This record gives sequence, C-alpha cells and structure tokens, in this order.
Amino acid sequence: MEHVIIANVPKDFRTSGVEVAQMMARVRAGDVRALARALSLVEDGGGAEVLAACREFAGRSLRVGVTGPPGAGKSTLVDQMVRWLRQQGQSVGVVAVDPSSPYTGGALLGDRIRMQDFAGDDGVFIRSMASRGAMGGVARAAADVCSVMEAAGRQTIVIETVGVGQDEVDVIGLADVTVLVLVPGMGDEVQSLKAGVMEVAEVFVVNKSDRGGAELVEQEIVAMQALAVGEGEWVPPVVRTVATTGEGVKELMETVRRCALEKGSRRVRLESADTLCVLGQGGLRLDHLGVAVKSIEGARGFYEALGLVVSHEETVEHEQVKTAMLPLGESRIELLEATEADSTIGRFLAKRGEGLHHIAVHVDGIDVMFARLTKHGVRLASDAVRVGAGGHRYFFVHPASTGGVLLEIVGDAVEPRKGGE
Ligand SMILES: Nc1nc2c(ncn2[C@@H]2O[C@H](COP(=O)(O)OP(=O)(O)OP(=O)(O)O)[C@@H](O)[C@H]2O)c(=O)[nH]1
Ligand SMILES: [Mg+2]
Repeated sequence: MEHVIIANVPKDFRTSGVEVAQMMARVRAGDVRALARALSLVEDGGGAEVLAACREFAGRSLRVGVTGPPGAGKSTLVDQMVRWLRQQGQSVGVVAVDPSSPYTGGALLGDRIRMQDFAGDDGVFIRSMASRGAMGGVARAAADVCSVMEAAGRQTIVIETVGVGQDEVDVIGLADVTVLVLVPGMGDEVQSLKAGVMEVAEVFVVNKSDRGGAELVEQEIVAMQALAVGEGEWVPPVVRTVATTGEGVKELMETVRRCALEKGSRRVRLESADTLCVLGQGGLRLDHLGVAVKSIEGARGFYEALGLVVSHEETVEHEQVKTAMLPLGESRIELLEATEADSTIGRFLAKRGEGLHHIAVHVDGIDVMFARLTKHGVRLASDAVRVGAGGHRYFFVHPASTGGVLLEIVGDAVEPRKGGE
C-alpha cells in the first residue's frame, strides 16, 4: 500500500530535498544501491541536486582514461587493472563508454562476461553508457558519472572509450592520466592516429605483445615522440602488456601512478609506497576579487568603514597599476588604480567605469591548469604563465570563456617560502 502512495507522488518531490540528502549520505557511506540510484537520476537529467551534493568531493579520485582502436584489448586490460587495484585494497569505479550500443545501461556482451568476475564485489562499480545520444554530449554525461563515483569514495575511476573521434578525445579530457592502447601490426595506423588521440596520450601500452611485432610499434611510437615532445615535458613511457594473462599490468599501474605524481595536478596523498595515489582537491579556492577604482585613496574609506584593513600596497610598474590588498576571510579584495590612462586598468575604467575587474582563483598546479584549459579549448587572455606581484605566478582566462568576467588563475610564488607550513 505504502509504495503505491509513494509512486503517485510527483517525481520532483521524490527526488528532492531531504530524500536526496538521505540518498547522498548512503552514497557516501558506500551503499552501492544508492550509488546506482544516484547515477540513474543523473543520467535521466534529474540529478542537479545530486551533482550539487557531489561538488565538494570533486577531484578526490584518480581518473585513468583508457582509449585505443576497436579490439585493441582495452576491456581486457581494464579488467586486469581493476583486479590489480582490488589487490591493493582500492575501491574502483569503471565507466565504459560504448560507441555503438543504445543507451540501455547495459554493457557489451563481451564486457559483461569478463566483468562478471567482479559480481558480488562491492569494491568494483561498473557503469556503461552510450557515446551518442546522451543529453549535453557524452563527455558531459561521463563527467557527471565520474563526479558521483567520486562522491561515493571510489579511489580510482577507470574510463574506457574507443579512441576514434572527437567525442572520445573529449571523454579522455576528463582523465588525470590517459593511457593509449595500441597493438602490434599497426604500422601506418600509428601514423594516422597521430592527429587525434596520439597527442593526449600520457602512457602508451603495446598490448597483445605475446604476438610478434611489439618492438616495431614501440619504435614507431618512440620515433614519433622524438618529433612531438618538447624539452622538459613528460615523455609518455611505453609499456608492453598481455591483457589476457595480466603480464605487464603491475608495471602499467606503476607508470600511471608515476605520471599522476609527476603531473602534480593535484595534491597527492599516498596511502602506502606501492598503492596508487588518491589525489586531492587541487588547491582551488577564491584568492581575491579585483576591483578597479579611479583612486585607491578615494575608495579605501568605504572598505575601512566596513571593517577591512589594507594589509599591503604595491605599484606594479610593468602593469602600470597600483594595488591595495584588503584581507577578507580566507580571500582578499584587491583595489586596482591605473598609473597610466593607457594601461589595462586605465582602459577598463574608461570603457566600463569603476567596478569588478576580475576574479582570482588559486590553484596548486598552475602549469597543469594552463595546459588543461588550453587543451579544453578555453580562450586564455595570457599566452603563458607569468610572474606578478610578490613572485606569484598567474595567467588570465578571457571573459568569453567564463560567462563574462575576467578570471585570473593564481599559483604559488616562484620561490616557495621556507619554514612556513
Ligand atoms: N593474444 C592476445 N589477445 C588479447 C590480448 N588482449 C586482448 N585480447 C583479445 O582481443 C580481443 C578484443 O579484446 P577487448 O578487450 O574486447 O578489446 P577492446 O579494445 O575492449 O574492444 P572494443 O571495446 O570493442 O573496442 C578479445 O578476444 C581478447 O581476448 C592480448 O594481450 N593478447
Ligand atoms: Mg571494450
């Protein structure tokens, strides 16, 4: 009787407020049925509240993208990776993006048979999704699935996708580390892959290396890298595997871990020397709000009446700007006054008048952030990471990409302060 009553309640009501909070508490506690339900809500497009609740856990998992041509052995390899992670005591999420089958929530037959080994193991949660037809695009949908899995405390999330088109490259953009699976006998195909996924690969796998020709593919990859990889950049290592037996998988996972550490895109917590890392929040926080004013002397009175105190004043010659910092909670307000009419702030004042000039967000790995935003096609207003006041490194994101406000990304100072915390 009771469930009949519940079934008649409008869907909005059933999936909002208290109930979402309760469901999310269960998701956080590791309840896989709650996780499945939260994912269904999100996939049906009714998961705004679920996603909002997941936000504070963003960036806690290590996301490993596995891509490569059809039949390269990706699923077999993912299966072995999951096995290895389970041996390390990690909880794992798998997102399989299936390019061809309709959006049924079911895996490909082959995947299903293999992954059945994990049936009954709550430490492995597998979600399949179609790459076409998902609302807002497959990358969006996969990102949402990852967010929920992250909130559910999955320490590593493996994303499998067929590396053939832009959709797949977008999906792989979600990953912290991207593994490209190739096989012997590809020869010229390696060349043809060059334009797409080849560039996003951070670890190369030559799978099926029980067959002849593994060396040849490896040589092809190395030859290509000699041309493509810049000085001081991460040189994607090549690992040989036999996914059917698990050979080389340990080495692959150690390489993935090393890549994640080296990229240093996020704070890294190592549970033990040979456990894969779980990555932290990336140090994202509001650093300051920049307010353009005609005169700092004229403007500071209000802020002081408000109870704020100017902690630091500085003139940055090369930017023709005078600044005054007023700490506010964990962030600050920065007043900006032009020292020349024909300067960035001077022109802003002439065009828009006084007001909010930019928002500054702090990030731990500024170089990785610069590369990541570039890779995502975000329009930047700086051509490189620069050094500004106090030795801090920064770059600007153009308002065209942020919803109309200039965004400054701030990293740590060039010389980290010694003795501090
Ligand atoms: N000999 C050999 N066969 C392998 C190896 N890895 C995978 N295979 C076989 O290759 C076939 C394809 O493997 P899958 O894991 O389904 O490949 P996939 O890349 O996931 O394929 P799609 O998802 O369809 O793109 C299967 O028959 C596997 O058993 C390997 O290392 N050696
Ligand atoms: Mg597969």
